[in-house]
Amino acid sequence: MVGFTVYDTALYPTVFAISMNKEFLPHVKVVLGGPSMSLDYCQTHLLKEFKAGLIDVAVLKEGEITLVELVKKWRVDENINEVTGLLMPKQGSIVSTGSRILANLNETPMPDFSDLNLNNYRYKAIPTLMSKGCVAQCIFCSEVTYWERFRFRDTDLILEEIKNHVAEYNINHVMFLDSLINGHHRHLEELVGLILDDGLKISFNGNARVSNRLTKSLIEQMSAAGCSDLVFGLESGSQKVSDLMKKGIKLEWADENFKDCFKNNIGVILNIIIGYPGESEEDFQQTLDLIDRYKKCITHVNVGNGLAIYKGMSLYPIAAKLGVASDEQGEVIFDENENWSMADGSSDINTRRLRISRLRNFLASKNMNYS
Ligand code: B12
Ligand code: SF4
Repeated sequence: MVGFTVYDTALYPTVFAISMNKEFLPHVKVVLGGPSMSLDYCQTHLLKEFKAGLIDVAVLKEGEITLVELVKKWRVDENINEVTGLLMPKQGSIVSTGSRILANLNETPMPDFSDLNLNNYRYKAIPTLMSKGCVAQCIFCSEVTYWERFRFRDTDLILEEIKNHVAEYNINHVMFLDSLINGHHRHLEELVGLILDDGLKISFNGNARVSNRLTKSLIEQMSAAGCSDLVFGLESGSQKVSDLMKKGIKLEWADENFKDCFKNNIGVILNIIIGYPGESEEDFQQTLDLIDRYKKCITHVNVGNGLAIYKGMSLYPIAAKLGVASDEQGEVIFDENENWSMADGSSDINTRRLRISRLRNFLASKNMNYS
């Protein structure tokens, strides 16, 4: 069996790899998983591959339990229809056996990295998770629909896992892969407290949400515990655009968070989304102004490729309301390259590309790091 994680941006190379797999290793079963997996997505983008037998099954949402059950059934040639959490081909279509998420994250076993030669990597680092899901409901974000709800692990288990990795693999850095590490500020504070009490000498980084609960004192403690940088999904320097995205933040919170990080030697990495429906030239300029204001604090900017719209995301059903060119049924009108535009002509792929390159030029002119 071979498994593929499917990201929207890597759909075509993944499909290519899957076809190669079936061509050269036809007896090897192909299982898909990852944040793009949903019935809608597979029916829209992968129906042909399912029908052609290139994909045996896709696992919906968290794969830990489903994959084990699936493999157990396959080993003894049993029917897999009873395994919850699968998508599989049936009579020219795709059927679902329902989906499930991990109800109790504390039950996940200790990850085993013993097959990984860490000497092949630049950093002695290992990823882990404190939580799954997000407390926010940003309308463009697939995490809202994918992870269903915010859940977190007990802090003593997280500490135990990190200590295990330090002892087993001699790592000195931990990457938290959570959608955000400050979904629950007391939980984060508790973990940071445990790391400090333990005297563990590691550094760590993770994604974070701009918040008035990410206080100066919490940032100080995080720094003392080894926090090296935080990736903030700021997306825009315009409060209007941020509100349209339903980010649920106030830009003045960013002011405090960024300055406190800077004072405590925590790098601030920004994720930016260019060309959200409703972003005017003035809003775009506000993003440039914000970056300029905090250039001392910002260590890197992830410019991204502009907002992509696709079926299945929370934004899709309200795209027309946001002014995106749509037909009478509310279906977004895409060009041949799946690009969308505003109905009033105020923005299209060229406007977005131009703004992206202006942002890049702006960052270069300020000697800032970006990608
Ligand atoms: C760490 C991370 C990165 C890292 C490393 C990525 C990598 N290649 O490993 C970096 C910073 C490099 C990165 C880059 C990008 N990322 Co990123 N990233 C993440 C993040 C924060 C964590 C991913 C992770 O490892 N989670 C931990 C593991 C345990 O969870 P998981 O991968 O989801 O896997 C679980 C299930 O999905 C499922 N599963 C997953 N794969 C499989 C496979 C099989 C066979 C099975 C059975 C089950 C299964 O079971 C797993 C256990 O429960 C997620 C957000 C998030 N909170 O998940 C975004 C996320 C995955 N990234 C995203 C994107 C868009 C990107 C970029 C395209 C951004 C860009 N425009 O450049 C690039 C492309 C990366 C690439 N080409 O690989 C999106 C993907 C959206 C989508 N639906 O495709 C996410 C979901 C964030 C978001 N909401 O926008 N990313
Ligand atoms: S805060 Fe980040 S992870 Fe959470 S919903 Fe918004 S964009 Fe997604």
